[in-house]
Formats: sequence, C-alpha cells, structure tokens
Amino acid sequence: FGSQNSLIQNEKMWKLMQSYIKNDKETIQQSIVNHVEYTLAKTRFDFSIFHAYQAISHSVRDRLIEAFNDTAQYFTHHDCKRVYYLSIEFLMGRYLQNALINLELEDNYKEAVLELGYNLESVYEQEVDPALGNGGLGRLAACFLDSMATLNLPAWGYGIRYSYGIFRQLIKDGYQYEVPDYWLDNGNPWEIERLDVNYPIRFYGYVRKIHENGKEKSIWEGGELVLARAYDNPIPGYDTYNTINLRLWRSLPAREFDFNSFNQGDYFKALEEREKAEYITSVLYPNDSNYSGKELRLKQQYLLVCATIQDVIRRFKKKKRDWKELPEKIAVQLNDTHPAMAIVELLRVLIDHEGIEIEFAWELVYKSFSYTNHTILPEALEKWGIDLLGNLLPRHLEIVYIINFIFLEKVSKKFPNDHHRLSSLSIIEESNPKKIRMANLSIIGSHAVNGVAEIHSKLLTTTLFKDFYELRPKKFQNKTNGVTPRRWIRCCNVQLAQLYTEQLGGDTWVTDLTQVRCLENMVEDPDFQNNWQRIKRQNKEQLKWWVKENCQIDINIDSLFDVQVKRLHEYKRQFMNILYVIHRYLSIKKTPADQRHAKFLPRTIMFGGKAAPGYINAKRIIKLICSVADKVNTDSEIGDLMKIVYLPNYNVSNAQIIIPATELSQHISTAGLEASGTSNMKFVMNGSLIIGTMDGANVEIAEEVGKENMFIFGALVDEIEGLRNHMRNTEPSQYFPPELNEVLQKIDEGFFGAVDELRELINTIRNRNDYYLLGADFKSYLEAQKKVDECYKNKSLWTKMSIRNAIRSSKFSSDRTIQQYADEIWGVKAFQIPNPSQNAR
Ligand code: F58
Repeated sequence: FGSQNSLIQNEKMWKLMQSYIKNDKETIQQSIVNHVEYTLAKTRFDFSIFHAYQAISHSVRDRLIEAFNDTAQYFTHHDCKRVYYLSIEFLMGRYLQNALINLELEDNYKEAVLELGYNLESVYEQEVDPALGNGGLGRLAACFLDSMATLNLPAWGYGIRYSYGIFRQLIKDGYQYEVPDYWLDNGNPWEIERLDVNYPIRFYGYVRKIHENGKEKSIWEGGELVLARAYDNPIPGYDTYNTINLRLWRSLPAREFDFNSFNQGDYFKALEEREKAEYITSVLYPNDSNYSGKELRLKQQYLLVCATIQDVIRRFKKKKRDWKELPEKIAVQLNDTHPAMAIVELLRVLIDHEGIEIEFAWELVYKSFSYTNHTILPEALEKWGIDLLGNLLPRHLEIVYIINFIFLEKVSKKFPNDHHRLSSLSIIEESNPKKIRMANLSIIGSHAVNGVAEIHSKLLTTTLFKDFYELRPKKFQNKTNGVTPRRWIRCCNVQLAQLYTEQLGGDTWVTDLTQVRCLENMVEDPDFQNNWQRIKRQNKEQLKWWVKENCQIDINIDSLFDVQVKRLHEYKRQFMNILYVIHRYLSIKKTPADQRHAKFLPRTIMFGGKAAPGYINAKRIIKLICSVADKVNTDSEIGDLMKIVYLPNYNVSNAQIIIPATELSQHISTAGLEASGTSNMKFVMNGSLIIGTMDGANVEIAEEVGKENMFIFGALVDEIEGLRNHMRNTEPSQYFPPELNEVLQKIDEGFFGAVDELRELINTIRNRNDYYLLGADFKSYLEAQKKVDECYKNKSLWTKMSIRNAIRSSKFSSDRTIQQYADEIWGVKAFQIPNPSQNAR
C-alpha cells in the first residue's frame, strides 16, 4: 500500500487489517446503536423505524467506506488506466438492500436488526429512491456501475447531484400531476460530501487574445464563476472487495463576493446572485426524448464536463509524466451527447492552459474519448444554437469552429467537391440560426462510436451516421445493452435466486449468469415447474397487494398479469395496447354471458410510466387508459375477466415489485425506433414472456430464447417506409382494419367520456397521420394476442416457455456488456484488491 519500507509496511498492514470493522451480529448491533446515539442523537432505548433505517444505513456506509478508500488507494498505487463514465443521469434506485447483498451481509444484518426490534424488509421501505434519471439511459448507467465494480475495473462514474430528481407522478381523475421530488429531505447517508473538492466553473465572459513568443494565446475571462463540489457515492462490487465511486457535482456560489454590489449597499442583490449559482444543479430535466435547448440545461452539462475534466487532469498529473501517456491512462465514455462538451473542454485545457500544440492535443483527446448513441429519433438529437453557445461558452465555440475546419479539410481531400457530404458531416448545421450538432461533434471527437443493440447499431451506420460510417467504418461498433443480475434477479426476486442457488449448488451464477443455462435439463421436470409456478404466484401476490394499497383495485390472482411499464411515448405505442384492450372488452361484451368464461381468459392489464410534463399526446394516452379502466373495472358484466390498472409513479423501487410478478410484458415499439430497451431484458430474466416487435434488443432476445418462446408480431424495419407511404396514400377507413375502426368510433362517440381530448388523440392517427403505424401493425398484434391466450390456457406449456426465457437470458447481463466495452473500446484491465477482512473477519 505504498510504503517504501517493507518491514514497516508489513507491521502497519497487520495492524491495519486488525482494525477493519467486524461483521458478526454483535458488532453490527453495536455499530447501529452507536449511530442511533451519536450520529442521530436519539436515545438508543427508543427509536423509530425511520431512525433505524438511518442508523443501519450509516453502519453499512462505514463498511462501504473502508473498501472504498482501500480501492481508491490500490488503483492509485498500481497506476492503472481508468475509465470515466460521464452521464447526465444516474437512475440508481435504493441503496440499502443492494449494498448489503453486494457486501454479502444481508443475513447478518437481518438477524442483528431483528433483535433490535425491526424487520429488515420493512426498513428497506423507508428509503426514498434517488431518481436522478428519466428512464433507460440513466438506469443503464446505474447497471454499468454495478458491473464495473463487480468486474474490478478501475472505473468512476461522473454525474450531477440534482436536488430534485424525476418528479413524482400522481394520477387523479385519470390525469397526471407532477409533484417535485426533493429526495434529500431526510439527508442522504450514502454520499460523502467532499468539502475540499471544489472546482471553479466559468460561464459567459469573453476571449482575450495575447501574443507570446510569436504565438497567439487565448484567455477566457470575465463572466460568472460558480463552484462545483464533489459528492462521492461508493458503489460496491459483488463477490469482491472492490468498491468504486460515483462522483456527483453540485453547484455552489464561488467564494468571491460581488464586492461591487456589497459596496453599493445592495446586500440583497449580492445574496440573490449567490442563490442563482445553486440553482444550476437544482433540477433534473424531465424530458426523456425531446430536446429542449434551454440555457440552464447547457449550464448543467458544462458544469458536469468542466468539473470532471479538472478532476481527471488533476489525477493524471499527480505523477510526473508526459502528456502523450494520457490515452494510455484514461478512457472517457460519453453516455449520449449530453456530456459531449467534454471533448472541447479537454482540448481547451490542453491548448490554452497546458500550452500543447493543437494537432497533438487533438490526438490525445480523440484517443481518449468514445461515444454511445441511444436514439435515432430526430427530435431527441441535441443541437445548440450558436448564439446561445457562443454567449455562454465563447472560447468553446471558437474551438468547435477550429475542430470543424480541420476535420472538413480532411474530408474534402478524400471527397473533393462533395458539398452535400460536407454539409451533412459538418458540426455546424447551416440553418438560420446556425446550430452545433452535438452528435457530429461526439463522433468526430471519439475513436469509437457505438449503438446499444445490433439492429440499432446497424441503423446508425446505414441512416443517421451513414456518411461518417463511410469515412471511418472501423470506428463504429455495437455494444448490446445489459442489466445487472444483482439488482434485477438477486435483489428483486429473492426466491428465484434461491432456486438457482439450490439447483446450481452455489451462488456463483450471480457473477456468471451463463451458468443458469445449465438448468435446460430441468425444463421438463415437474417438481422444478411447480417450484417455478409457486415463485411466480408469490410474486403475483405481492404485486396484488401493492395494487390494492396504491390503486385501491382488487385484481384476480389467477388472471394473466400483462404489463407495459416504460416512459409514455407515441413510439412505444401504449396507445396501441389500450386500443387492443378496448377491442377485447367490446368482444367480451358481444359474447353471450354464459359463454364468456369459456371464450376469454381473465387478464389484468397494467400500465405504468411517466409522461414528460409538456408532452400533450402522452398525457392524453394516460387519460385514455384511465378512462377505459374506469369503464371496464366498474362494468359488472365483466367481473374479474378483465381489470385495467394504471400503476402510478413507476420507478426503480416499484419496478422491483412489478417485474418479478409479470407473466406477459409488452415491448411493442414501431420497428427501428426503440434503440434497445432494457426492461425487456429484466422481464425475460424474471420469466416473463414478451409480446413484442422486431425492434431493439427484442431481436437478440428472440435469437437467444427462441422465437417460439415469444409472441413476435408487426412490421420489420425494412417495411416501415413502404407502410408509411401506403398509410399516407390510403383512405383512413380503408387503411385501418375493421376491428380498429370500431374501437376508434367508440371513443369518438364518447363511450369512454372525455370526448374532446380523446378525439384529439385519435385524430393524431386518423388523418393519414399514423406515423407510428398503429394501423399497419394492429392486425398482427391481434393475432399475437390470440396466441398469448392459447398458450396461457396450457399452464405447463406457459411454464416451460417462461423457464426457457429466464435461463436463456444470460447474454443480457451488463457484466457481458461491460466486459466488451473494457476489451473493445476502453482497453482497461481488472485490478482486484485483496480482501483484508479475510484475516480479520
Ligand atoms: C434510452 N434512451 C433508449 N434517453 O430509448 C432505449 O431504447 C435504450 O435502451 C436506453 O436508452 C439505454 O440505452 C433514453 O432513456 C433518455 O432518457 C434521455 C435522457 C436525457 C435527455 C434526453 C433523453
């Protein structure tokens, strides 16, 4: 551990080892009670479950910090190449259970806590979700941290510590209401505030040119300064002592006061200015697919980037070394384009502050960066107006122009006179006003660019980034997403995890999910099938209870649990799902009462997900779902043949209840539009069958589990353009199948109420405007639904399909994904720190 003298080192090491906290029951209890008394200043003779949660978390935190400190020191000592994962969002979900499981201390704590009078599971419920993300992209970043820690990679995450996470969603009278999520209300035991790690961040100002030794130098000065302060969040690996870091930045006023205002006696104005600084990291933007172009958002992005680059460079410079070593020591991964200014920022620091020649500096930057794309939706692509960008970051705009100039020079040598190509490759969009295309900047500044599923990566190289691909085909890669089996099996489906551990004779499957494939020979085993069904049923019971508690609806435990949970978006087609539900309802109604139970299987159809606050059509879809739910759930003719539920406030914690209880999950986006999807992977791992289109990772799921174990339907990506043309050239009543026409007419008649807004909604597809092709896919969706019913009737068949889905899902572990990033993009190796507690514990 860094000491020169080996004798002292050994003696010291021994003492150090002895001083690690022990993990026997009594020591744990002692530490909890101490935290009640000394950290919370509550009497140990009487503390509530809330205080129990706080004290337990602090005692777990102590253990995390030991490993965290040792890991950081170990990486420094070995001078490893490090990965920095930059993301504007990290959707972490609750920490306590995950930390205990990764530290392999859950049983010890359970026992210890029980004797103190509390049930550990109820204690878990006390924690609020740190929800610093919108959806897939942020949750992916969280899964990746877990895998990077578990794979012993020298990696850190960098993000923003928003004071307000994604809003809490209330559903009242079928409408979504957004409530601010001040998640820090009760403090946050999982973070370490670094009072001594603050970096200055400049906004606005001007660039002054001076001449030194015959060279022009740029000095960016003036404007406003704020500070970015570090908050560290330890991330423990599983089955390893390695504990890495998620460093989140919070904005604070810079220490310098505005003496002018003070001197002029304007005390309040000066204080107001300080308040404004804190506002920068105050709220997470709740748009999940629409780019809004707000200045405050650019400030957030730059704060993240600027603080991170200062931190990275400071760490690099701790050792005396040549700048050329930079790409051998760091790999910076951009989680989409939101942190892409880091490319420009690093270049700026290298040329303006370190005095490096631009060509050499560019080489260092280019070799260090890589970029992941998560969408091809045009409305989600970031483009900053040059006025806005040039005003906030004047020097960066200059540098962007320089990068673009050098790049386009090279292109025009390769493709002389190809103006069309030049304008599509340019970072600057020649619109009025001109715009900076962040995706182009990200590609040009990175040595590797990847999509998040095979089909998506293919689409990038054939459509959106075609011209870039033709320029540098080798730069483009695929890294199919994955999810962590720790949270998405071990934590959320404890019984399934137990079954795996029993069957496989150990729990090493938790870090090597390919092992569950060995259970293939159990598929036909009646005992195994029974166990499988029992587990699903218990998970369904838990969800039934949750629904009763949160929606006041009684659902039929014997019905098929059919779930679509994800952000509300037209391309994800929750709309098509509810239109089918209406069709099903009308069909039941048309069937004579005495034949209904023979003809229809009971179903509980559950929806969940937040709509971006300004996304009117998404909100109308929520209203439609809730209106249909009202009608159907109170229709005495239907009884428990069908129930529709809107699960409010879908988030990581309730996903952990919903996913293990699901039997059928819907992933039904228009082909080509869902980059990957990651909940599809979580559902499959938990034995849910998928009804879905050939889109995103569904395609690879079908390859792994077999199409015959899924309900695949709908147009393929190559058919989409043709179908859109057909839709635009066909009379709507002709274009829509009769079943769908009937449904639309019912809505139009006001059968479900809210007639004005629901009419607005259906008009979005009726006027030859069905961009997402609900009409084109409806018929094959109906057929797929029919197959679902047929299979579910045969319990043993369904069970076997369910088992096959789960045990063939190992490809979708984020451990596989991260290993590929490490080998094929980052070039980093594992460094596992020896576990000191093996002696002491
Ligand atoms: C999602 N994107 C993709 N963006 O839609 C999904 O297919 C994919 O599986 C997932 O990324 C992970 O690769 C997504 O979630 C966002 O939420 C952005 C957050 C920041 C603002 C713009 C949208």
